[in-house]
Amino acid sequence: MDLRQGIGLRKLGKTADEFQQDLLSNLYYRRGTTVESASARDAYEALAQTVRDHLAERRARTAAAQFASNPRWVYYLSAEYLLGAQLEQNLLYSGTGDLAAEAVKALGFGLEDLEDLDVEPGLGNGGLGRLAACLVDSLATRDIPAVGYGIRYDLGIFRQVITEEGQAELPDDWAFHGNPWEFPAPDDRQAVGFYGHTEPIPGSTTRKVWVPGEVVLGEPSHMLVPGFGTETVNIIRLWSAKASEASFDLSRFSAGQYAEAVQEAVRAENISKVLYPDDSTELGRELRLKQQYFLVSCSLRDIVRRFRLRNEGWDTFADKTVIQLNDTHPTIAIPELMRLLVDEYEVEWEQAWEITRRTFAYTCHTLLPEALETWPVRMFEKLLPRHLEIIYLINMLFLREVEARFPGDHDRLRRMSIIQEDPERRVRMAHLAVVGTEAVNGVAELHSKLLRETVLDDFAALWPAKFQNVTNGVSPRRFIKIANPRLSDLITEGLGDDSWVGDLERLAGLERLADDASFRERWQAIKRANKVDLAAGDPDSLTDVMIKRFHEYKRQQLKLLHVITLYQRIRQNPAADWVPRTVLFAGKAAPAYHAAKDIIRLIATIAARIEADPVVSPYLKVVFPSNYNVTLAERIIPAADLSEQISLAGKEASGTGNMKLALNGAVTIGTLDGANIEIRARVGEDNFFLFGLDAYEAARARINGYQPRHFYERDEELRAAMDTLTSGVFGEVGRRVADSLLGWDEYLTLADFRSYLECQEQVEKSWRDPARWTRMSILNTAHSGFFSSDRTVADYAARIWRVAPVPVPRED
Ligand code: CR1
Repeated sequence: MDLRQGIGLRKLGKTADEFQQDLLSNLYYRRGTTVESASARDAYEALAQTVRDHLAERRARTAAAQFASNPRWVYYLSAEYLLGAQLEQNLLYSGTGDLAAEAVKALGFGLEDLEDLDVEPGLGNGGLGRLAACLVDSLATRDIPAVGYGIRYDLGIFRQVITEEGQAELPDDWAFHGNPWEFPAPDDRQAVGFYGHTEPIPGSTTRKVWVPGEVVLGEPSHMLVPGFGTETVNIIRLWSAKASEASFDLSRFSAGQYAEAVQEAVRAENISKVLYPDDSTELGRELRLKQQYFLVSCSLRDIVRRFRLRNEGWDTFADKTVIQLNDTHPTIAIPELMRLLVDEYEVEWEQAWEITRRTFAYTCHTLLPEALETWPVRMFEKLLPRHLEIIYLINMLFLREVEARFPGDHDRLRRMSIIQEDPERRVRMAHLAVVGTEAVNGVAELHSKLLRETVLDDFAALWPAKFQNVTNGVSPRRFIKIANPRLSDLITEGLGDDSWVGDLERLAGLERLADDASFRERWQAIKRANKVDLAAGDPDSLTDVMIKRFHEYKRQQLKLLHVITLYQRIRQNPAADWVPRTVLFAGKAAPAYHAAKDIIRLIATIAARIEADPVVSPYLKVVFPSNYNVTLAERIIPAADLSEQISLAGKEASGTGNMKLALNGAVTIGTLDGANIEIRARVGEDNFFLFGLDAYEAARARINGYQPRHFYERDEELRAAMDTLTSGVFGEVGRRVADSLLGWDEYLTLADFRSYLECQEQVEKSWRDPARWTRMSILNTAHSGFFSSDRTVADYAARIWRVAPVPVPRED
């Protein structure tokens, strides 16, 4: 027997009977139980393993085909992945959904009950982490050889509980019951150094020896990432920190000093203990820098190990490797690759730099200056002394290049330096990321433009060709096919087949059905049924959703001023013909971000007040389901009528929730910010509610001495809403929110208030005409095809990575 062909050893069940046999065998031999005594968890685990086996078989063929083609590999480095629940996705991608439903029924369980046990790994905060998950999905779907690298945090993003006091945070021990989707790979563990000192190497000016003061092990496990409608199954490899055996102090343990005995081990393993629940601001904590280097060091060693399997020379490394940096979090990879090449593999500095630059690409995800990471030089010096030396050398050579292009322009040198001098010396990670990469991209047209014009303008002047745009996208599988089965079935019927799931631009074929009254009625009935399932409020009311992280720039406070105004209008004139609305907020605030938590608390207070008011509550309801995550998003999005995308223009890099909602037929009310602009351009001005200042007007308003009081004084309704807050009827928290808006209003909430309210009146006018509204809804879906992450990945592949698909042969 040729063992290399051995992947067909055991044929996996393709019929209902065979699938059931496989399930039973997993129940007996892997769970060690029987049909009679199997719990729901036993059934879930056995099912997960059975489904996983189907993918594992494809994985084996993928690995063989990819290795044989010796391609340029895409390595995606990301500190965050918000993968969402795995069971339903893997049933879909392995085509075993129907078999599974039958098989578990025979065991006495419903598939839905088992899906409830499938906990999502919350290894990310928000848009950036979910984008990483959509991109790895589409990389596999596009047959691109790729590995996603990340950290296997023991505790993911905190579990949020909403009470009258606002947000409370609980730890998220997501893998408490184990994670059946994961394969440990302890043989590929890596050692990671920290601290210590460097020593010169006689006769060399660039090479050094780094003697770390602490060594921690990184142990990988991987999860399968199947492609849709293809054979490819890629992986994401997640690292856990492990203390070395030597760190357990047996003598102390024997002496009864139990805590001291494990002290070092605990410290080491803390590195992958918890995801930092912060979305935008730098925490300045050494542990976070340690996490970043831990991810980078483990992943680069793994990448180098894989490259060296072929015994090719370093001159081919960049032809075989592209490493995408998902924001600045993994940017230490640039000096780390230099260190590996120069110090460990004795490559000359110039060649190493050439290889490094050609290997990396960087995606920036923000425009907020406070979100651009910098690290204190003294922290770097202590934790990563050799990396700091390398950064200094990179910076010196870089500034020489700038000086040659712009002689005597000292201010430019100061602005562009990788090292910030005042008020304290810090390493600017975004500058390092731009200097050390071949391509830099923003995530929506406007964002990429503003990066070139503002945050990174000096770099764009120096290297205009380096800057690109790749507009974000979302997985059509997770965010419509799985999330919205009713609508998916109707679309398939309307288009004649389901090829749109892998080729989303085909949704354009729905356009002609927007004028078909019976199709519209069915569309509308589905929206209603989805609202009934969500059970958030009256299914006949306008379901108005704002789902995203809480941040002042996103302006949940503007939505709240709208709610207060509606409340006051209804009270003043209860007999008028009001459009019933259910306003749904969901999202988390960083635990230390007090202003954002105040807004959550204020929403909870106002929701309770409205609920208790018999005059207003028939028309207005505010709901705040707790613990927004991917799973909850999949329930809310299909039920939404109106999508709130109301950030101050020029602040939201892209947004991806906006795309998911439009794809599911919600109509957007939004500013000219991020990807809203591209959504509006595609769905059409008539099918998008636009309001507010644009990015340039907003910037100008601030420069011209914006005065929130000016708007407060001139607008009676705004004044009434603000005065209610200030009066204290909604408690101290209402006062604090009002004070911040009247005092400074960083994000020009009051400036956009009137325009927003008028626009909401247009929304209501359209809503009163169901045929018109449903037409808008259908056209939103029809023209969302561009926002598939399959298109995003195709863009990266063609313009940034320059990689081609490697199809995996089917099983014979
Ligand atoms: C941006 O705020 C964007 C996602 C994905 C976020 C959001 O507008 O859609 O990235 N940035 O590109 C972020 O999370 C830490 O930065």
